[in-house]
Amino acid sequence: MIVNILLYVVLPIATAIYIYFNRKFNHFKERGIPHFKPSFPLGNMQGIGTKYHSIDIIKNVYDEFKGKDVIAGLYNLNQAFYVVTDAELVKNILVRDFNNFVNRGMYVNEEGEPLTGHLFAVRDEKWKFLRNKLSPAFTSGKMKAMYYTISDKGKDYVSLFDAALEKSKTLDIKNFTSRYTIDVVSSVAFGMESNTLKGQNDELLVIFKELFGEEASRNFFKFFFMSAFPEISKKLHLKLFSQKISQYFINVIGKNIENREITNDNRPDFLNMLIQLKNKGSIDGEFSKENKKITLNEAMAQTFVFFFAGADSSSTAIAFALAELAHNTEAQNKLRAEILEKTKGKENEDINYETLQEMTYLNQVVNETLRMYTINSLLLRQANEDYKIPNSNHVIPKKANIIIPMVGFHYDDRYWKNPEKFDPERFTPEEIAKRPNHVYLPFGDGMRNCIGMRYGLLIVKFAIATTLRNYKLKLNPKMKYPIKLDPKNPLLEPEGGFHLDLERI
Ligand code: HEM
Ligand SMILES: *[C@@H]1O[C@H](CO)[C@@H](O)[C@H](O)[C@H]1NC(C)=O
Ligand SMILES: CC(=O)N[C@H]1CO[C@H](CO)[C@@H](O)[C@@H]1O
Repeated sequence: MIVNILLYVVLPIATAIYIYFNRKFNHFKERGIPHFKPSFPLGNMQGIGTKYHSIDIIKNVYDEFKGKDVIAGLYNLNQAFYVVTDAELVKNILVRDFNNFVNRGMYVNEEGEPLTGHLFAVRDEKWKFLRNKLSPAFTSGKMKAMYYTISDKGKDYVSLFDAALEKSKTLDIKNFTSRYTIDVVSSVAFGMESNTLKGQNDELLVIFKELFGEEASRNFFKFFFMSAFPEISKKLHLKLFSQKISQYFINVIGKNIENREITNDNRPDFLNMLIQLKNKGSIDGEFSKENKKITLNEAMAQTFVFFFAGADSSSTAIAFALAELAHNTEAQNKLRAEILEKTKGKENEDINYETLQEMTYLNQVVNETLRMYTINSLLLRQANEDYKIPNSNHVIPKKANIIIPMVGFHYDDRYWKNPEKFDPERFTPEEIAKRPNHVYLPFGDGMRNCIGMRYGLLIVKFAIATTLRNYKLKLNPKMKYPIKLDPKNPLLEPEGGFHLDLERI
């Protein structure tokens, strides 16, 4: 019996899968595109999540093929990804020929799962519609109007440090930076004072951990599967986000939208701008070509993506910056001197919006942090039509997935001397002028770049400046340097976490 099952069922299925995979594994060979030999079933992803971080794998492809060809192949399971290894081609895909590369090839199922209909994932006309509607919410005027939340939550951030320091001088810094960014972003995006810095709202912290913590690694594979097989996923009624997450956002956001409409609360934040787009198709005081409104579901999906794309990315950037400054005393002292100088004599010696813009060394520190710790380590695009690569014989076929491996470019020793070293001096205007464009893109580029860049930078800069003005930082011996990323976490997290010693100034 068992032998029969083996012969008649298991073997044919296994053989079919094997043949299916191996046929796909010929994709790059047939096209003469350089690549590492794949193996069944993970393709080129052996060791991911155990020995290697996805960043190691991407960097390895980039380093091997850069300078030899403008594009290389990578098999993620049996899916073929085109990895760009040339700065000129980066520019062509992101900017010059953008119209052929509008999409990221991510999973969207607006009917079955409304939260997936957000700006990061939506395609073609839908993306253009939403991006046009949302762009006016991110102008510098709007950023300035929303600054009060950033500085207001900064007081809770410092109080929490002070309270924690009474018990121990060694702190897990990411816990604090996450609570700070969660409080800021949930206030401006959902209109909710989550007060996680004051020890409230465990529910939101649980959600945050499910989205970005250890559980995220399981979701990572689900995410790949659903992006690779969207039709099957829809038929199987698979959901990208758990019921808990969907319900949470739909309930909270729905309720807060209702509240705002009843109370006529007109704070200048993202939630109110989304309500204006829902009710009249444009943001107050902003010009709009057409007044088509967005739906309630669309509004909810966008508040969700502001949280999803904004909270963890900025918290991670702050934590890595503080860790590097803790190790590099010279840079830390120089930055602190700048912060003290620029705030001296200002009202309450506050770090206000204008003062932040004047801190040029702070800019350099943030630039260098995002070079070394590129939160979105790669940019994704999908070809709408066959694309003949300029000055090359290769063609990127229609529907092919493209990876722009920013981590590769950010550590390329042709552009950065001693790339493993943290050195903000790389970002003086003179040094920037020496490098080609498009080898440094922490926020992407072209029409589909990060819409929240200015806002993210404000949060990150404010938190770094506030921390340095109040505390001296040192690495605790529990934290190894140079920082090694934890391969088990698909996001950026040092092995063993962040551990800094803080001393009140
Ligand atoms: C330090 C913080 C941040 C970093 C490093 C970052 C980085 C990025 C990157 C690399 C992309 C992809 C760009 C591309 O493909 O060319 C992106 C897209 C995006 N980001 Fe950010 N981001 C940050 C903060 C934020 C914040 C605070 C928000 C929202 C308030 C936000 C919202 C988005 C959205 C909605 C997209 C998709 C844009 C589109 O497809 O049109 N990000 N971000
Ligand atoms: C920070 O630590 C507290 C206490 O251990 C925990 O309850 C909370 O969930 C943590 N927050 C984050 C964002 O990790
Ligand atoms: C080279 C480069 O991209 N520099 C960036 C450093 O950061 C500031 C904002 O903080 C950007 O405006 C610069 O473009």
